[in-house]
Parts: sequence; C-alpha cells; structure tokens
Amino acid sequence: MDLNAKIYIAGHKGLVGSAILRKLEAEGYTNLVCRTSKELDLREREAVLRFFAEEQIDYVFLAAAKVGGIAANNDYPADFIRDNLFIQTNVIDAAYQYNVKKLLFLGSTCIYPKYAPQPLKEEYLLTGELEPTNEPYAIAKIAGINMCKSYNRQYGTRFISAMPTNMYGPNDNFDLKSSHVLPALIRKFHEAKQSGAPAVEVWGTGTPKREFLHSDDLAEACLFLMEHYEDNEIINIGVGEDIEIKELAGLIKSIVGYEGDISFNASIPDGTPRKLVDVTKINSLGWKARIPLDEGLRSVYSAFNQDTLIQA
Ligand code: GFB
Repeated sequence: MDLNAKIYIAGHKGLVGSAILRKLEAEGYTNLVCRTSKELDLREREAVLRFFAEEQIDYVFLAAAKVGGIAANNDYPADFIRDNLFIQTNVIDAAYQYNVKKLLFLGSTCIYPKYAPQPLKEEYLLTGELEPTNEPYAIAKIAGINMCKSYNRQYGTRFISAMPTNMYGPNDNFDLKSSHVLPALIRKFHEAKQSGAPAVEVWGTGTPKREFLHSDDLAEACLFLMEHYEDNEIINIGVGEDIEIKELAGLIKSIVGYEGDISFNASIPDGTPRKLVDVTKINSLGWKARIPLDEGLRSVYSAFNQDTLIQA
C-alpha cells in the first residue's frame, strides 16, 4: 500500500478499528477515510454504495461488526446475525462494485466447531457443530468468509479473511451486560475495590480457557496481512497461549489490588470450553504477537482507572 493510498477503516471507533487507525497513522498513511455509524449506517445498502461511489477507495479494513460477549450473543441472536450479515454484505459487495484493490475481512475464532481439536487450525472451519451461545454471530462471519472467497473466485477480487482470537485494548466495551470477559472483570474488580464489596462474581465455572490478543498486536497483524497475504483461505491471528478464566480473574484481581473473594456463578454459561488458535501459519509468514498479557492488562487497567477518575 502506498502511503497516500485511500484506505477506509470500517468500524474505526471500535476496539479493533481504532487500533488499526492508530497503527496506519503511526506508519505515515495520510489518506484515511472513516465514518461514524451515525454518518454512515453500514446496514443500509444504498448509503454504502453511495459512499463507495463518492470516495473511490483503494483498500478496506472491514472491522465494523456488531460484537459482544457471551451474554449479549445469547440474548440478542437475531440482532447479531442480521446486523453482521447486512454490514459485511454491503461493504464487500460495494468494494467489488467500486474496484477496491484489496479488502481485509475480520472474523472470529467462534467460527470453529465447539469441540474442535486444539490448537485450532485454519482447516477445522466447517468440520463440526458450533457453540450455541454465539452460533448466529459465527454463521454471519462464516458467510463473510465465504463471500470473500466466492467474489475472488468469480470476480477476481483480492478479499482476504483473518480470524483473530479474543481481543482487548483501548476503546473496549466495559458495559457489564454486553462486554467480553476481560473488560467486565476489570470493571467488576475495580468497582468492588472502590465499594469494599466482599466478593466479585465471575460467570460460569471459571474453567473455560481463552486466548487474549492486544488490539495493538492485532492492528499490526492486519497491516502485515494487507501487505503480505494473498491466499483465499482464512488465516488465524493469535498469541498461541491461553489462560483459564479463573486464572485471568486472579491476575486482574492482583493488578487492581482487590483483596476480597472470587465467587463463580455456574448458572451462567461457560460457552466454548477452549479456543486456542494455531498461529503456525501467520508466524511462518513472519508475524508474531508481542504484547504479554500481564503488560497489556496493566495498561488497560491504568487507562480505565484514569477514565473513571476523570468521570468522577
Ligand atoms: O468473553 P466472553 O463473554 O465470550 O466470555 P466468549 C468468555 C468466558 O468468560 C465465558 C466467562 O466462559 C464466560 O462465562 N466470564 C466470566 C464472563 N465472567 C464473565 C463476565 O463478567 N462477563 C463475561 N462476558 N464473561 C464471545 C462470543 O465468546 O467471544 C463472540 O460470544 C466472540 O461470538 C467473542 O467470538 C470473541 O469467548 O465465550
């Protein structure tokens, strides 16, 4: 990508898109195009086509999606499948119609079967049943992957798909009902420390394992793939290491400096028991995650703490 190529970052206000935007700016890209969801509702086909017609975009990072943690996915299945199908279909099709040079579509590791062998190799896609709590979201993402592949096959486009593992970083969602586990636990331990609550409730049994990738690492990987990856098949982005939820809770508890207890509410679903990605493919191309979880957690907590001080 030339430094003056016109690059559209769809979803630039979110965890992933904002990290990609920061990375592109830091690398010296000057012609970056962004729209908030108020300015451009990506679920509206006509609006998206108009936007692509006006802007004549060269490259697209498709990081816009309706995302959420286990509870949001479980409670709003229709919203997750509908909004994601609309967003990705409109952007991918407009990118084809207006001759975008290359597009990166971001999926998720929930596209892999619930009981797939670990670590998750790219070829395990569509080899078994999905995890029910996020099946609608996963099916939308699988449709996006297939759309990229099919457009490449039929129309000769260059649309690539990457599957990042669970992510965290600046601009995450800290709302307890809709967030992912990591920001939820940061907030829960922080608030329990402030209020002197005797215990923090962690959902599920605490035994599932998850892998956590800092969004700055992810952004670097996205740029790397945009520059070096041409394959039609998906590629994982991850760290290659995972941690039990109860261990994560212990780590956040100590970073926050909370001294009470941890309780587990097993009436809330655990979701997939484990989803560690195999990163052999991306590592062998020359990219590796750099930010250790402990360091990433400290920086996220320090930013969260500062924000809450400013708001108070
Ligand atoms: O991050 P999370 O919501 O999503 O939950 P998934 C991960 C694990 O942490 C689950 C447990 O076993 C949760 O039960 N957990 C413990 C908590 N305490 C909490 C809490 O306070 N809040 C939350 N949210 N979880 C999502 C998918 O799956 O991950 C999406 O639903 C997507 O489709 C995304 O793939 C990356 O990792 O289970």
